[in-house]
Amino acid sequence: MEPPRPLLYTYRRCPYAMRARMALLVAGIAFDAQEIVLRDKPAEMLAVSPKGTVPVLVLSDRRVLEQSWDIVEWALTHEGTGTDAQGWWSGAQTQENLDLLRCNDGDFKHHLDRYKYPERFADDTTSAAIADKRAFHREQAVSMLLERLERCLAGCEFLGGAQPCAADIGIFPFVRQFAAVDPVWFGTLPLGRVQAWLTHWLQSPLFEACMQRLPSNAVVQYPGSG
Ligand SMILES: N[C@@H](CCC(=O)N[C@@H](CS)C(=O)NCC(=O)O)C(=O)O
Repeated sequence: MEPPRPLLYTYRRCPYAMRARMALLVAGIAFDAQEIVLRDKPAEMLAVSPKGTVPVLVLSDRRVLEQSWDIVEWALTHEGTGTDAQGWWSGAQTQENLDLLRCNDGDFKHHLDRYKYPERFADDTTSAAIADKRAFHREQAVSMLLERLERCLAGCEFLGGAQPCAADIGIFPFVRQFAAVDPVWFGTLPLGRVQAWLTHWLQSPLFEACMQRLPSNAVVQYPGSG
């Protein structure tokens, strides 16, 4: 009898879950997926991962990976595939890319959340104060990550160089969220390489496959037919 397929608890719009889904797809790993409802998380998921965030990957041997980056590593290294032939994982291991990822998941995410939802983090909820807060956090986000990305992408198409790597798929879902807050303003930024890089990924078959819609609270094979 075949061992059960790995099961990914996921949420379509979550940027952490996107990087996990893309890594599993890149690696060609057949897995099952369950789209969760954030306000009503499945008891089976909470039983194996009480912290309650997605993505969570339950492996065939019942081991549980409950951080997106652990899932990416598992998928792209020999544990998941037996090889890193395309260099997706090794390409992300440069000091620069590791720093970018740390910044993305840390300070950039902090400012992104406050840029998207300034009212949730404000003591002063007057519209002037909210506008100031939004402007502050988006400037911080630009200078701490996007300008760095622009420099890193000078002379190469991807953060992996000529080939994409895990840092590309680990970071662009967050830049996508940033751009989507005010796409017109984002388009005016002097960050042509970041804009082209983001457009590339948004139009990629990999992203399309990762964004397929799943029924909520049902285990389905991934990638599915639709
Ligand atoms: N450090 C975690 C962060 C995952 C995370 O924060 N996911 C969000 C969705 S984007 C979540 O599940 N939040 C729980 C909730 O909103 O209840 C990882 O890398 O997997």
